[in-house]
Amino acid sequence: MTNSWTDIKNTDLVIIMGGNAAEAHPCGFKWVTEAKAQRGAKLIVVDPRFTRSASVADLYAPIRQGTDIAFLLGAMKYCIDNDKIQHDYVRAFTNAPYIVKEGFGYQDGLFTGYDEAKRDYDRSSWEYELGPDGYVQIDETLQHPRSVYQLLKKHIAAYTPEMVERICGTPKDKFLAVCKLISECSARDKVMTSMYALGWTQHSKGSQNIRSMAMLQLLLGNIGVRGGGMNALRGHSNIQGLTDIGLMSNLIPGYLTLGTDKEVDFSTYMSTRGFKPLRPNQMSYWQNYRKFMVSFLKSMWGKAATPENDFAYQWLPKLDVPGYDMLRYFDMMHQGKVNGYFCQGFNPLLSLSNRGKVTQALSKLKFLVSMDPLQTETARFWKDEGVHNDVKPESIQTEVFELPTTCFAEDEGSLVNSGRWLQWHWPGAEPPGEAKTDTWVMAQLYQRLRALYEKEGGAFPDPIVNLHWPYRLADDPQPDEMAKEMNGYVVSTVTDPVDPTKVLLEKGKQVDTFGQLRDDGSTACGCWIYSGSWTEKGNMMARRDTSDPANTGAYSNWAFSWPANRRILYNRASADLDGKPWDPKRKLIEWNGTAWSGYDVPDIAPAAKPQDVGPFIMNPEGTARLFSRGMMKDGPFPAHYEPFESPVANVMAPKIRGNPAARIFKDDLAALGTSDKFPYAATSYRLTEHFHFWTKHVWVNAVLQPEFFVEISEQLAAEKNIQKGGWVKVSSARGVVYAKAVVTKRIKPLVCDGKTVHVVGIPLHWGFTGAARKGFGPNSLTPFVGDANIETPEFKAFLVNVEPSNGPAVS
Ligand SMILES: Nc1nc2c(c(=O)[nH]1)N[C@H]1C(S)=C(S)[C@@H](COP(=O)(O)OP(=O)(O)OC[C@H]3O[C@@H](n4cnc5c(=O)[nH]c(N)nc54)[C@H](O)[C@@H]3O)O[C@H]1N2
Ligand SMILES: Nc1nc2c(c(=O)[nH]1)N[C@H]1C(S)=C(S)[C@@H](COP(=O)(O)OP(=O)(O)OC[C@H]3O[C@@H](n4cnc5c(=O)[nH]c(N)nc54)[C@H](O)[C@@H]3O)O[C@H]1N2
Ligand SMILES: [Mo]
Repeated sequence: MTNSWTDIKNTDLVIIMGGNAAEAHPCGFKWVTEAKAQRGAKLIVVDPRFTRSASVADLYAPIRQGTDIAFLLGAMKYCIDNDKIQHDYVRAFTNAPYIVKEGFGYQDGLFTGYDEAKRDYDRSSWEYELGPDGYVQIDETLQHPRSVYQLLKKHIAAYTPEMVERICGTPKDKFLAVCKLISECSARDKVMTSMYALGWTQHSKGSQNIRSMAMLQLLLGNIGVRGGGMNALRGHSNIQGLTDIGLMSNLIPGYLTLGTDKEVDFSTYMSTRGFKPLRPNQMSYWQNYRKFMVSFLKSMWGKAATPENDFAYQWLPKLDVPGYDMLRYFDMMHQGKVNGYFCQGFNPLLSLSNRGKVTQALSKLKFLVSMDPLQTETARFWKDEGVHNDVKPESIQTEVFELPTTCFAEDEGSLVNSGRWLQWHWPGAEPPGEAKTDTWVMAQLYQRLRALYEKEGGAFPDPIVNLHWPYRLADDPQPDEMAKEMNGYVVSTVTDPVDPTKVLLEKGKQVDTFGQLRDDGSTACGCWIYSGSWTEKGNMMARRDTSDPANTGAYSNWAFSWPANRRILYNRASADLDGKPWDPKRKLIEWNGTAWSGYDVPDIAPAAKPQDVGPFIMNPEGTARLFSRGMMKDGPFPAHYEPFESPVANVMAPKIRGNPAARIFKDDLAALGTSDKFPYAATSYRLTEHFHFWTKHVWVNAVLQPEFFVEISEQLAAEKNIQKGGWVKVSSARGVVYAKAVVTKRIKPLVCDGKTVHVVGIPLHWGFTGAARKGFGPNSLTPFVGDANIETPEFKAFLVNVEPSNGPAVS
């Protein structure tokens, strides 16, 4: 989130599009209720299904899944055509005035530079025109035909309300009603917030869905302000923490990136991470990258990381491909290229696409380890469960180890919420039986591996035997120790270069902020964005002070919000070019002539003059990007593409299937279905009563939602002669499931490009272990295809057929 849960109470308009917060985030949703009740905020929901969020909305608009970009580009066009954008904000705080270099273009669904064989772009034409001084050329009047603003206008011109209706199936009057409410938030004293989750991410163009809304929010001047922002509603209680501390295969903590195998030494690695400013005076904060990176390496390898060995840069693994996301990893496993696999709190048999392929892949492993408090389907993928897991155990050689772990509620530690708040928590119960914490298990493994490397040498023992391991109990590191390591500490005393008697940083002390980190090895820090969370003053994450001066929703003394305890990112943009709040009622920070101050930690250097330094300090431009240059794999502007499996052709570019730069492997392309055999548009979703595949192990939850079902419209049920509560067989190009039919008014057929499209809803939560009835899930059906930028699978839009059935054959 750019903002926080508690900030949602400050909004005038909530748009839930690409999520279902009332269902999946019922506690956080109370802040929407608060905004509605206390300030008369309006709620819009745009979803293929009339959801629990929609049931309390002021305006609901249906949309065919996978078409949000057309909707949002249409909304941008509406705002521009009706002069409903915040001009001063757009001119000063976005790259609208920047000139793009000659040679950039877009035609027939493709941007310049496309290579069909590679399914990838040469992105070199997606850049600015630079002047002789190295800075971007700009046109403050926004009239230059190659200014970002003019290029954007041209790019979105085709997305008229009629075109939006044709693509999305959203009736024109509903679309226009949504646009009208949105456009009112271009006023300086009106703000909209965007709440989204998987309805946007789980598509082959998921990142561009989100960018589209971010661009709309920028045109309205809603980023950096109270009650505004782009608010990603995160999933597992610590999925935000997972990305923060670098568990994605291409990341290291604090959103630093792993080197590639071409980056053979530290200076080559750093040469593309210099972040030279693109406008005069810009801060381009990533210029501090080296400090964060060296401090990270020091925290990993302590004394063994020295200036002479480039702080052990060579001990980090290097990437030979852009990333080892789960689609790639399971594809490799499927090719027989993986020997062993650790599933730590992960149930891929049910959670990854194309279960048939996942089963085959797991069957090719030599060993599989499941670290989990529960008996997962994945750990039992080899077990014959009849129609519910139709395998032959005798043909599977994989050895499976189950290591029982505690679950988060039995641990101490911090969880990072969607709003970037690190909140410390304490165990709620004793772990049962032989369950051990994940860190205990990992530490045991490490100790044994290290002993083996010490004894036998091995091919490359250095990173293992030199790992910095300063814990009180070597085989059981404790949460406080790891948290302090993440915060960062002083390795060797730093004195003032002018007056060496003055100690700036004292050896052994916790750092206060990442501003103190050094690139010479005198500081160590596990995750620079967490600096400030456990200082010499103690554990900031454990703070529970509910005071909130002026009732801004910041709660600055509750827990710790990264970075630097800042509650609203880009908050400098809440004030105008002179540093005065756009809306005095919504003051966050203000320039008093010499410094910035206010209710939040300023997201700018305290003494940076407002006219000098742009508010988006992480970007070399200092502004936010309506045109994202070469940073997105599939285009500097979002464009409408159909899902890979779609009931209709792409009306903008009929020859293009899916997103031309999306992740798909050759065999999986061949396993895609078409609408002549699989005519219905399916999507998958969650229910409040269950959490993924855990709570079906709990009797109470199993009673509340006992059985797998699919949700269809009354019209489809009538057409196919399907009875309410009767069995149906649902099939895709990859598999078959049996389910009870829930026939509702919540799903209605849509008309897209003159064709009736039936939507089929498939919830997520059933399998073959636990207390609930045995069932299936959507992933027996879903395609193995992922987003172009972050490879999230296309779980939310695929094709199925639905027929009445007698139910699964049970022997
Ligand atoms: N009770 C409960 N809460 C949970 C979870 C749980 O399992 N149970 N899981 C947690 C996790 S890990 C996550 S990631 C979050 C997910 O939170 P959400 O993303 O809110 O959950 P979903 O139900 O998967 O999907 C949300 C909505 O997206 C809609 N949708 C599908 N495709 C599209 C589309 O193309 N466009 C639009 N506009 N909408 C679309 C679906 O109809 C659905 O209503 O929930 C978390 N919270
Ligand atoms: N079709 C379709 N597929 C989807 C989705 C969808 O919307 N549609 N949603 C996707 C999303 S957003 C998500 S997040 C995934 C979820 O997919 P998974 O993460 O594979 O599913 P979970 O059931 O949440 O599995 C987590 C496991 O962690 C265990 N666990 C809990 N606490 C601990 C702990 O402290 N330590 C360890 N070691 N284990 C623990 C639980 O018992 C559980 O078995 O599913 C994805 N798959
Ligand atoms: Mo998730």
